Amino acid sequence: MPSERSTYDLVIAANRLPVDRVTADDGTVEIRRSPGGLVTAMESVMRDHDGAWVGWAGETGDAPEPFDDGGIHLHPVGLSAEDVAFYYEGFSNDTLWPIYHDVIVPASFHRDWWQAYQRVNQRFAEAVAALAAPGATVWVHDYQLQLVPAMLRRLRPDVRIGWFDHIPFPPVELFAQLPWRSQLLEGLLGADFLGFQRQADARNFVRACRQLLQARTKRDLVHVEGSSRTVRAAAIPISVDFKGLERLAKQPEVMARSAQIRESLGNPKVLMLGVDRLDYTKGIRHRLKAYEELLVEGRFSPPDVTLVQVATPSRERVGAYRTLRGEIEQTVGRINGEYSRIGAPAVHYLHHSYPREEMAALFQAADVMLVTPLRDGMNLVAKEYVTCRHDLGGALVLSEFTGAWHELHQAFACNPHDIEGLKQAMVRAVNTPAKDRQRIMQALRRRVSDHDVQRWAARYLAALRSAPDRPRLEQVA
Ligand code: ADQ
Repeated sequence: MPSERSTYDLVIAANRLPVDRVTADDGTVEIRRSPGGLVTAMESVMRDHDGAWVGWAGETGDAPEPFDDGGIHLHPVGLSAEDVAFYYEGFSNDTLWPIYHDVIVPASFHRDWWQAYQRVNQRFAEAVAALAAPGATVWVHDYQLQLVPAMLRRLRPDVRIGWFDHIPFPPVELFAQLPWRSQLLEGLLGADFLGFQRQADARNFVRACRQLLQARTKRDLVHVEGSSRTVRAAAIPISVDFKGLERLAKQPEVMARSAQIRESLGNPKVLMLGVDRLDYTKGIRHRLKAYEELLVEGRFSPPDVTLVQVATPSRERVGAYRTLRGEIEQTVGRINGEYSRIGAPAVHYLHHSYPREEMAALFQAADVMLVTPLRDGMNLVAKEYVTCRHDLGGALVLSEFTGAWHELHQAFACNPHDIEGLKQAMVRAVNTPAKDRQRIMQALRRRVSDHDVQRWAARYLAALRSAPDRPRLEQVA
């Protein structure tokens, strides 16, 4: 049942709604939690606010009617098959995503993708404008919706607009490749406050405004030319629901399941784990290469050591993702062909999406968690892993190219491009005495528990409220 309300004091806009409505062949409708880090983080925040969430419901065609789920008013935006191909798979994931992640694969530039990006951003802005109460707070999310702040400001100058970047913001040398770089910056400058994962991301944005728009800037402030407005850009790193997830991980059933997982893997001395969306940014190939070399050199050998790699297929209609999947499957096949024994595979490769309980059990079962992205805005998996290790067991191998590394310095750091270095970090994680590992885990857990997702949201909303230059309602009436 949709709620009776028609406008809201807090409106979230994100590409996806937190749940997908999936219509089966027999016409029955199923509500399914949609994948990814943004939803994981924002879901727990929205439960504490009476707000609305604007986003795509996961199926092409006309938007389904608004509906409520778990106390959140969900307002679907419709995307046609062409919108999905051009705005989402094209411009968002094949133009912006590679540019914002160090061009690990080349970016594609197509003018009709850009047209679709503008069109869909306008649709989101209009949906938000219709739902926001006078003077409401609007929180726009991520790289798919960078034009929404300015579009919304034109429609509703009375609302407070924030945007949060879940992925890195690239150095100006890379950002400058985008044919539509000025329009993207101007789109973002429609906001009152822009939040980033790392200080370096916020600095990259301010520098891009200075160099590409000739904007006047001072520290974390950008003056918007031709207006009296000033926009603040600062780092507010995202986190996890520490208390909620820890509580889940402490449930006896979850702990029993964790023991059962180890048992079914033949109780290896060392269980290594990787959990990623199947994305070239996540460094899965580098991780497998390091692991394979350790097997070749006889420093690791199954069944004493085994690797579980959970890789959720993602964006499968984008060429680079299909290629990556093929490469990874080939590598896993080669490693298993060479090093598995009957009943003891060297790599367990899993494509499934798991409920939170199963993820928590997996984290608890793993002696070494491998988080080795080539570039990652934050990486919530690293924070979820330490949250679940209330037993102080386990070790986290963490790439320096994740936002998480800037907060979790005590982890076993690695540069995934340096395969020798990555191998050493994996071996160190295994060989460090348990007492030292526990000390490290305690420090990591303290950081995440002090900086959880609730604190992130509170800090974000406070920064948005106190951002400079709040337009007054009476001025715009
Ligand atoms: P993602 O790139 O999706 O997020 P990440 O931060 O690791 O990456 O979040 C993935 C989420 O999905 C985690 O909560 C994880 O537990 C969950 N998950 C992964 N595989 C799963 C599976 N098989 N079954 C169930 N759950 C699974 C983007 C950015 C990140 C940033 C987040 C949040 O790319 O850098 O940390 O947004 O801002």
